[in-house]
Amino acid sequence: MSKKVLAVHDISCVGRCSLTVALPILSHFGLETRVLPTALLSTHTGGFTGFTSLDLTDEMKKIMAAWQPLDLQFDAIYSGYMASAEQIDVLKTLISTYKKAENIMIIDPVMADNGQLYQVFDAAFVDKMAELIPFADVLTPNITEACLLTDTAYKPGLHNEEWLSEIIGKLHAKGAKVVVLTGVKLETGKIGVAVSADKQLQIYTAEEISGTYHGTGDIFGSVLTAGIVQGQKTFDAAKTAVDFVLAAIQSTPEMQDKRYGVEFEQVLASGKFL
Ligand code: PXL
Repeated sequence: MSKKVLAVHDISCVGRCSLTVALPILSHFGLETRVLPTALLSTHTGGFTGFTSLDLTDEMKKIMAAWQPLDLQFDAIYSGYMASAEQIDVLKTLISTYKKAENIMIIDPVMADNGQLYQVFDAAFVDKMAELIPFADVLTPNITEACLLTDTAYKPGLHNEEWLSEIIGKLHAKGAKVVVLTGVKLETGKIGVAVSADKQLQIYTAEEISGTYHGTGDIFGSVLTAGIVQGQKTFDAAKTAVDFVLAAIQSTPEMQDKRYGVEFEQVLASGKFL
């Protein structure tokens, strides 16, 4: 029987992120993907103006009420973009209903990148997102999000292990069991992840291709989730996810408008990661 993941993200109609990335990737790796959409946007918010955004908080509550008699179970819950602070309370209710000792809660605190909050969020939202940390079996912030969640000044450029350990230590202190920190750069020309589990820090980097590529955090999180649900060690799943993201960027013509995301579907079609 296929394992089941509940993906709690927005639908950005155009722009290859959140559910339009999580659904195909999780299915590709043989997982049944059930969805709880958080918002419906015309495009994602990165680099677009005049986008529409419908907050689905009320609908989420109705959907959860309608699910109640069905006795649903999930092998993992994978959450990402939350559209409002109130919605984070709805996610907590969902967790109290569906999180069990034997399933996995993967939380991507989507809200910022490259040292900046996304245009739709503010400091109060950051505090609200931090309330989710204790519920994370696996927390997957990028460097910017990790800084915001731990009141650490963002540092552009290269990182060192001591600084990474400090931030990761703060996230553990706030209750995250495993931390998968993305966007880690220890040397020029390489980028990857730091995975902290069982008091051990492991780092994996691959070739960095310069530029800002939208949706790569969601591609990373989806491949990571698939690996973890299939029983891989978190570090092994994270290494695969880094390699997958690099392959997706390499599949994308250099001239393409980066707001429309990377051609991860070429990577899926190649079958190279199965
Ligand atoms: O990829 C993260 C993401 C998800 N959802 C929405 C976004 C973004 C990043 O900008 O705007 C709506």
